[in-house]
Amino acid sequence: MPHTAFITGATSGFGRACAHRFADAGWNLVLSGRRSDRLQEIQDALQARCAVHTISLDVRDTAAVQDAVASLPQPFSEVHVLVNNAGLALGTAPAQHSDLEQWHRMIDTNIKGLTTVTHALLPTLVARGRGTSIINIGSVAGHWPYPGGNVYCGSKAFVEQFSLALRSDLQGSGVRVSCLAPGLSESEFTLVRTGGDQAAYDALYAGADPIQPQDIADTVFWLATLPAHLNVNSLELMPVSQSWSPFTISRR
Ligand code: NDP
Ligand code: 8X3
Repeated sequence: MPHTAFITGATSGFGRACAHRFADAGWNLVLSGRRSDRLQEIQDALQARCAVHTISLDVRDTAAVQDAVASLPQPFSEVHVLVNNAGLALGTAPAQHSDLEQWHRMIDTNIKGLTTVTHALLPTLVARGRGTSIINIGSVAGHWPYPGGNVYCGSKAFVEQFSLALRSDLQGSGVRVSCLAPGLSESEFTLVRTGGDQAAYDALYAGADPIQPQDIADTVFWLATLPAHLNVNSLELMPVSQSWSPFTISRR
């Protein structure tokens, strides 16, 4: 019987590319996101290749997440891989000029939402055991601070450390946990972050040869299909065009 992957944030970017990658390999798919029209489009595109169950779901809604997981029909209830991908950045303003509501939305989505989905699926992953995986999408923002990153950076640092701590708790269960931390990647992420600023999107990616969602999907699929005795704890991925800047020093 094909394995099942549960992917959050499957309506766009990395999550949608992951759905296509797992579908190519014939996996059963549980695909979630808030935009039900997008979910329908993806289901229509994939259903010739694999079985698809879609859930219109906001990961910030704890009761809805728990209900969606508890009511997964067969064969989708036997989840082998959770791809915790739903997330967002909002704004690029320095902390002292930022919007508290945006901070709270990032925390509620990137931290609380991710932990809620994980908590709901842990029992079934532990029941399957060896060969199953949780793949959390972190970010270089969780490793390296940058101006205007503030709460987004903090939320992704949480994802990194939560992933490592989960590994400790899951010792002996056979369940793997990986945190994949991409750098500059081309997706709607930048439109969401800038409130739909297409010029900012174009300027960010121009000439940078950024990571593409397909690159992330191939990496996630590789992580999910490694031999069952191997665990990649943390994997940072950047485009070749991206690296670090020197420390900044303000002088009197
Ligand atoms: P996109 O904006 O293209 O995709 C984000 C996905 O998250 C969408 O499917 C969206 O679905 C979903 N989502 C957002 N909020 C919620 C919510 N409250 N409930 C359920 N789903 C939600 O961005 P990416 O594909 O680039 O981002 C995917 C992940 O990768 C994010 O966690 C992001 O932080 C991370 N990342 C992105 C990088 C980049 O440069 N693009 C680099 C490193 C990490 P919907 O709107 O339908 O709910
Ligand atoms: C997205 C990458 O550098 O915009 O997580 O924070 S970055």
